[in-house]
Amino acid sequence: MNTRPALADLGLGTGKKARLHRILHQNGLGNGTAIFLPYDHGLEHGPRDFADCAAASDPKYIIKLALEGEFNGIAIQIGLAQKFYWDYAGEVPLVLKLNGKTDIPSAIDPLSPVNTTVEEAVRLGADAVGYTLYVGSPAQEHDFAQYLQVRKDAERFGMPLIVWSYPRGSAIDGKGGKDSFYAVDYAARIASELGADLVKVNFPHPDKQAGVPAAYRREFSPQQAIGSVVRSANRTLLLVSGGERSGDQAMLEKARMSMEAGATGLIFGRNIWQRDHDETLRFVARLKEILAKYPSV
Ligand code: FBP
Repeated sequence: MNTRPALADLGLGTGKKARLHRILHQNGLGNGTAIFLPYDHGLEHGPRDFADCAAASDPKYIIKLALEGEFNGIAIQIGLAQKFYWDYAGEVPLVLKLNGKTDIPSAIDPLSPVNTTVEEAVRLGADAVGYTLYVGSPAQEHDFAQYLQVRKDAERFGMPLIVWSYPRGSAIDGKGGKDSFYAVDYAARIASELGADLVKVNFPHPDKQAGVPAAYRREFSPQQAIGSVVRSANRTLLLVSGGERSGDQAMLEKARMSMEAGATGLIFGRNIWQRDHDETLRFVARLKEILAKYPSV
């Protein structure tokens, strides 16, 4: 098991440290772990994600849910932040997502264009900003250029930067796919090389080996794979994302293995809010039982 770095060991300036302290130690369990609620699916996938859970199409309901479930933060796009966050401003940390894309054009060379700024995040009372980086995309030159501006602004405003480090695109499809151990391990390392404060990755699948480099064409357990991913992120705190709705046991096991490996926490969207209200809160409580076992030292 890896030891999760303490806030004091991350080399952060005052603003970033203060905001991250608020997120990790004054919200959620307050023990240095985190559970975030992402809700940018209306942009990324369209309203189809709300088809089986009508309540979830209402942003007000979701922000209130983040409050009731005592999440460490809610990640939303600018429009919802402007029109809905003020109801609960300051009661649950805001992670303003700075970029996003629709899934209407097929994603051969994906790029997630920026639609707002760190400055607007400050105005809205955000405690962090989020940026999606499409690792391995042929559009990486443009991606890195817009990321540079975000990183510089985040530094200037003392705003923690969470990178959604997502392997995507034609090249990745030919090398094990977006959630192979190789791709996720590389994505974690890239976020750390590029100066992210936190990184959000998919859970790695060591069995997806078609086309991956030789070093990943061996047998690894899922626990070994996530352990290696956390090491690749080094002093960038690691969050594991949820993905499409799957069984409760599978999600709990993914959470347990991630925390055991030294991850800081979880950022689960559809697996949280694609269920009815009370069931959501019960499931969140079960996830938090796991997080409670892995406090920061
Ligand atoms: P989920 O837990 O629902 O997968 O949400 C995490 C997330 O990163 C969202 O922030 C985003 O909308 C979505 O996944 C993007 O998923 P994909 O790139 O697979 O379309």
